[in-house]
Amino acid sequence: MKTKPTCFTAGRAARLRARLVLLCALVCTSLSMAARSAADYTLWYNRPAADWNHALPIGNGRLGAMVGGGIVQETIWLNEESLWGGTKVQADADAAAHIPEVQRLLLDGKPREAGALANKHMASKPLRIRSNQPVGELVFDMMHGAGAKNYRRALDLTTGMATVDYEADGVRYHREMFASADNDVMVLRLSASRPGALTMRIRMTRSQDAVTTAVNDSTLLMNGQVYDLPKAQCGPAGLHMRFAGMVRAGHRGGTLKAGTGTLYVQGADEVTLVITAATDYNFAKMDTDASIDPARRCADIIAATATSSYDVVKARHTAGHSAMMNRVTFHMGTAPDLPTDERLKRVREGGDDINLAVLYFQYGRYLLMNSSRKPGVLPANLQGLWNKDMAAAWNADFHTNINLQMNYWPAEVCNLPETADILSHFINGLRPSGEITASRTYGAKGWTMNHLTDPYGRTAISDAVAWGTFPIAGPWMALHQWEHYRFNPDRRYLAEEAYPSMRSAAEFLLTFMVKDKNGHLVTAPSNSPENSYRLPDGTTAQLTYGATMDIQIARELFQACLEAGKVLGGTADFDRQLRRALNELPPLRVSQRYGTIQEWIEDYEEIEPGHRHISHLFGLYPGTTITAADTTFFNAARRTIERRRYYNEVERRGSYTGWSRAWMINFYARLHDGKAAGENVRLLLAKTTQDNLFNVHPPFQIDGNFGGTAGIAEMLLQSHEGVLRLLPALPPTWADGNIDGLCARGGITVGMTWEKGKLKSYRLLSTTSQRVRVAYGGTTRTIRLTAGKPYEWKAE
Ligand code: FUC
Repeated sequence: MKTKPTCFTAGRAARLRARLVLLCALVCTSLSMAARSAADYTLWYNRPAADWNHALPIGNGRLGAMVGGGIVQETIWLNEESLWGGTKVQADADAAAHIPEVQRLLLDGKPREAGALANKHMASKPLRIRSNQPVGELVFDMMHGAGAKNYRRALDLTTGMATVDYEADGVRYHREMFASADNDVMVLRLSASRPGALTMRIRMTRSQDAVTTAVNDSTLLMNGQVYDLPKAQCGPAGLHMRFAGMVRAGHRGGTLKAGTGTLYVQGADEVTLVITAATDYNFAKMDTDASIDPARRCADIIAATATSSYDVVKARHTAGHSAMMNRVTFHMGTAPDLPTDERLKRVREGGDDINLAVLYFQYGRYLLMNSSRKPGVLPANLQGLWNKDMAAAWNADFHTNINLQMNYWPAEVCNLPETADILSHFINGLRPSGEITASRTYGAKGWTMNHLTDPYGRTAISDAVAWGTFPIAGPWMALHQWEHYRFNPDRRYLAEEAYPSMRSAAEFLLTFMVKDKNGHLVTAPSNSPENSYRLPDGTTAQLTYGATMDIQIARELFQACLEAGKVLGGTADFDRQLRRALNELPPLRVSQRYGTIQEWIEDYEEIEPGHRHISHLFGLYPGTTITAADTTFFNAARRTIERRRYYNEVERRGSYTGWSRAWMINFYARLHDGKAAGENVRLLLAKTTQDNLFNVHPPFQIDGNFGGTAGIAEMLLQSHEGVLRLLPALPPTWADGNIDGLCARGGITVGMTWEKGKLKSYRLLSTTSQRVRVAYGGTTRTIRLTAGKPYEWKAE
């Protein structure tokens, strides 16, 4: 039988390159192997995924896939980050003229009247956005017997490789799939132990708006255009974003030919599929772009990949992926050698598996790096980039009243700064539209946004005025840029990317905030995300002024701008305004009713005491203003969490979400309560985690994964108080372990080992020479670090 080359041509130069890249990959992998055992960082199962929710994710920041591992029929769900319904619109109402009256009513204690007026004048048009959409499915049918033995599917987090292995009709079948950031493709290779055993049919399908054709005997092209149906409040209907998907097959042995929208492989030894997708989205414009031909893009990407051999593409991928993933190693003994779903089942039944927390932590890092890095341009959405639905839950959008922010909580501390770069560029991309929102909706200067956005850069109020009015979102996002600088002190980044956005967000606040009856500077209108309160006359309201979260964010942003001004110089006038404003902000208060941190400007009665949002603890986490230095607020913060939990878990008067639980972990870490933090990690796994370790709201929402990952890091290392706190919240059950590669503010990388719950050694590596204070247990020491020179400490 004549053997055709695979879809990768392997010329002499390519072979040489392959050897070099392979060598490099081998060196990297063996180095990292020294510090890990593969089983610790692998999700594996002994049966195929029952559905999408059990499948395993791969991604390269732009393209994503969920691998089901079906035996006779395999389904691989495909995503491209920018594929969305809807169009670009500046939806803001011309509300500015009405803002003073809305503010007056709020400040006069008439939120219902204010709400009615706001509803009349502030609602954007359109009010709602449309959904993120999947590309479709790659489906293939294997022509072998249905009964399979020795089945195993796995995802190795260190290599980013999803594998499926089984035996059918006495033949061993192997599939491996990865998403290459270098080549911007996903690659799937099938092989079998018996020559000529691979006979299969390959299709690319989508339930709507696309047609797949075979462009030649080895290539399928899906051409599509989103058709937005008329939908109340969702903007124009019609044909909008164009997209394409492409799969090109190569084979060794046997034959390959195309039928209608289908490829047929007959008797091959090995089959390789190269998959990509593209849309006509242009990030620079935050809009679709008629000059982009998505099918052409796919063809170009696949043609570029075809110049390299499979081994080269795989080795390059493995080297790049592992280098990023293995920056942080984490171990607490050896993981049980059991399928992941069985381990999870034990935890659901009340058992503990501290190594599942390790796997969950590394999985969070894996998911963030694979949904938020180049070649991608968009940040991780509510589902990272893995979405199977044409109308996804909450449109799989970017929610900015907790969710998008939570997605990036692990970015810095878990050593994935590239992911925060993506977020920072996105924030800056929102600013032009955000300036219009500031002026048109709020009559203010600077930029802001509200409680959600989409790839078209929406900043106007969305969904409903009552809870969609969230003007503090812009300042909150700008604080992420400040944190990015604090972890990676780079003056150029601060001057060019972070400070302009921070300053403009602060200008928004300075021109938007008003004085209340006590002479305090407050936000109005304002919201404590998604929560409502009871007025003294028994009525309820959502809109308010000066919600505690807003004041905490304003305080942190003003302080951050002052700090940044010190680094950059030349900001004296602005700094004076900031200092004055800081003096005029209302103080943090303890509720007289409950001894908790007061959520609103007045000590209102709560309507949903177990509410999932715990916004008034922003200052505890992710903010930095509630610390052990002030026991009044520190203790009130603890009472706040306990009250929320009591009503949530015991009285069931609240709602229970994965991300809310993840936030608890971070809170307890900041309260230095390792026992409670550990227990909440266990509960996160037991109650809101699917078999594929995706966290659920429910349904699947990735913020719980990211919040949980950040929480685990926060239990082991904190640096928000200007001191490196080592093992501040180590649970008693996490007795022995080691972690390396966590990041602290100031450009410092930290490694630690502990035994029987006690710190044994640590290692610091700083990018600059500086003095740092290191706190462990009750003692604090000052250490002088030299740039690039590790500092090591060992217990006697
Ligand atoms: C916020 C939350 C919801 C959900 C949504 C995506 O609005 O209140 O629970 O997580 O975002």
